[in-house]
Amino acid sequence: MAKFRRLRITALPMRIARVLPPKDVQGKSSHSSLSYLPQFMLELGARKLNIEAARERNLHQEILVNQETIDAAVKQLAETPMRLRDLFERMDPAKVRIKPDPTLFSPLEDVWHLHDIEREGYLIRIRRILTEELPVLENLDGDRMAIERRYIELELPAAIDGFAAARAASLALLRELPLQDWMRRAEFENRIIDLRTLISMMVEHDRGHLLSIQGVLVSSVAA
Ligand code: NI
Repeated sequence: MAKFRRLRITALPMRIARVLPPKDVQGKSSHSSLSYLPQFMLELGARKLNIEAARERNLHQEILVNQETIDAAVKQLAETPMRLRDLFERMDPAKVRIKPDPTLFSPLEDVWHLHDIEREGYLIRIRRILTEELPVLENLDGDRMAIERRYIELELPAAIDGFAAARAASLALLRELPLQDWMRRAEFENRIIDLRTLISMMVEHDRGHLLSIQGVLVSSVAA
């Protein structure tokens, strides 16, 4: 019985992911694509999964199969700080702290979220995968962190600079890794992943939050 229940919980977000429109056409892409779900499904899911963890599970992850696809993913990760700076240069400063929806992050919160998830999540996870045998990686509760740390009251430049520094540290660990190191494994969110999977998750995570910020930018230009 317990086993059955667990299967349903993990299968649910996968099925949902398929009925969602592609992120690009959602207009306002969000911190959590679950905001598009009917309320009862949200409540059902919220009992076992926090929104951030569920969102990460939703991502259809590309499998990085060879050095070429790995290099392309790493290149994308390296470009994110520049993309962030570009988006905020074009954004009306008055919109930086505005949530497009009460359940979503404001652009400022998106960046502090990226900052903390990089420093305390991905950077640590990469280091542990490369130095430990099958480590059990910590999952972070991004929504809770945003509230407890009052992202909304913090300043933007420190978030962008800190994220860029943390991302550079992550990339330094990945530089010129032999292919077999990309297959090093870990346990994360109750499954076995390898370093390639983790990098795919980072790319998708960046993409989701960049789209969310872009959504606010577009709406501020239109307004
Ligand atoms: Ni996130």
